[in-house]
Amino acid sequence: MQSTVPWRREFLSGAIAAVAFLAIYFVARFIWQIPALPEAVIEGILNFIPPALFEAVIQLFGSLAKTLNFYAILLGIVGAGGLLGLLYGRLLKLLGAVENSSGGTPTALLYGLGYGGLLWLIHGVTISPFAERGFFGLDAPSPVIAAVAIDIIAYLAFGFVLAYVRQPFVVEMSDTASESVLSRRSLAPLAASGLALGGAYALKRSFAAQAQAIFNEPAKETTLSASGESLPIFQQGFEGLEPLVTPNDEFYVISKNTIDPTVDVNDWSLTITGMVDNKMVLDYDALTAMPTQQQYATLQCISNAVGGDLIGCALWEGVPLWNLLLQAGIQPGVKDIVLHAADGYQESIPLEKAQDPQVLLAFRMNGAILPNNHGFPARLIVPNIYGMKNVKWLTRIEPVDHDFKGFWQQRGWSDEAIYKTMSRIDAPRNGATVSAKVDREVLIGGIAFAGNRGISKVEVRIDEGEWKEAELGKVLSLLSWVQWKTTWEPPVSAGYTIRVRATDGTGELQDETELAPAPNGASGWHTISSRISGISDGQN
Ligand SMILES: Nc1nc2c(c(=O)[nH]1)N[C@H]1C(S)=C(S)[C@@H](COP(=O)(O)O)O[C@H]1N2
Ligand SMILES: [Mo]
Repeated sequence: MQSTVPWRREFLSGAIAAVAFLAIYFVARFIWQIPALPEAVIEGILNFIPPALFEAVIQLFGSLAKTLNFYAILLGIVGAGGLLGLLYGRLLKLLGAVENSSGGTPTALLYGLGYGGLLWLIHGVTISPFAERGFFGLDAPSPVIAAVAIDIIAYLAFGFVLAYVRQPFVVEMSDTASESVLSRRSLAPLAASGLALGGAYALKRSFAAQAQAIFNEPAKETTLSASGESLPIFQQGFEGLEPLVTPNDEFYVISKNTIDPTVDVNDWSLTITGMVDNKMVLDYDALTAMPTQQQYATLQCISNAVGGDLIGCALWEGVPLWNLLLQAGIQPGVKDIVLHAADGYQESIPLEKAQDPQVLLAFRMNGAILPNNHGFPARLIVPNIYGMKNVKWLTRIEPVDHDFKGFWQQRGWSDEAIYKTMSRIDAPRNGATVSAKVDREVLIGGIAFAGNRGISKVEVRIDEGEWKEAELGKVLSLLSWVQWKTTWEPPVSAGYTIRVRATDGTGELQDETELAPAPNGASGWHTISSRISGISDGQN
């Protein structure tokens, strides 16, 4: 008795099996922090995308791009599962396999497991190396055994669920009987997968909530550093503009990860290995007990476009990197200090940079414990170098004797990554209509930043008029941005363009050349258009 399973059922069984497959990865993800295959696949795809295209996508979708990408991959895997379901039927036919009518027979399930095993073997030499996990996952991060085991379990589960859901679809059964069998058989694994996904989600939520409760006590208005001096956190700036200090929950967030790591502080330690005289291992208590330093510093992503908002300023507190490296004892011949992170991210800074006493291993941000998305428990803050070198979720520091190429350098971005001089107009908003007040004065203002060079001048120009110098606000530190503002009396209600340019502390004018962020950071003068209304001609 030959079984004839309609192709729709074959496809559906495959899709259901794929959901179970994904559920296994996500349970492993949230319980043991083992990166799920879909995330690794996304990273694999990222390797093939040229920086310019990557950046164009980011510009288009913003941080949504990552989320969209993630769901597209999930959908793709479920679809691929459906196709594999069809293929399974073909293979059974080729083998002349007979599916039994008694349901749930060991033979049918064994076929399914065999199919899962076969798929795992193929995965091991295709998807796995593509996703940078090596053949059969042997180069996977985290405990390799766990990663390989999860792969095997996921593929076997796929085959098992597929065989379980699709059989028995035999001709001898009446249509209604097989219909009810199908619904019973497909509902159980579907419900189980749903439960697993729901469970994974709940786990993630509760982890996040726990981490929030334990680590992120609210920012106090002032914070004491070990040296005894205290810096106020939320400093007063110009009104109506971007705040002088960016609150933690408004600070931009960028990472390569689809799902960021959640580090358990009890298991965490920071190791200093490589070319050092004394290998050091510091746990959280040991690190935070060391004398700390506080500094305001602005952080900007190298993929920030002219006028973009991937920039913020915070008060960071932590241990100077150089103090630790001195204790560890740097050996002669060291060129780069490599920083390893819990998400597999790696970056480096040159030794000379590491000697800068303002390079911090920061564990507090605006007086609060470093939030998870900003790199809890500890991150690097490097003056004058774009965000990508400010490694989050630090785990290991390793001096090496060569020029190390980090995560983004391998993908074509700048290695030096020195901040270019930038300035941005925040008021008026681009495209906004502003009704001029009675006194006709319109506020024009924003921020300017030039790394550790500082800003000496900001100028504004309306249409093709004269450049006019703006008033600069208070500077919180040599590493922080500056607010600027000026007022303007528009002569008539009309549309205007407003342009800004800054001069850095060395007297160098901001580059006017319009360049996209990749590979060295954007340049060009931010220009907006605004419509002024409410001015009656000929005055009152
Ligand atoms: N471990 C790790 N650190 C990382 C990244 C990352 O993906 N992983 N992204 C970098 C990039 S590109 C930027 S711009 C900054 C952003 O820091 P923020 O999210 O705190 O603003 O973190 C950097 N540090
Ligand atoms: Mo970045």
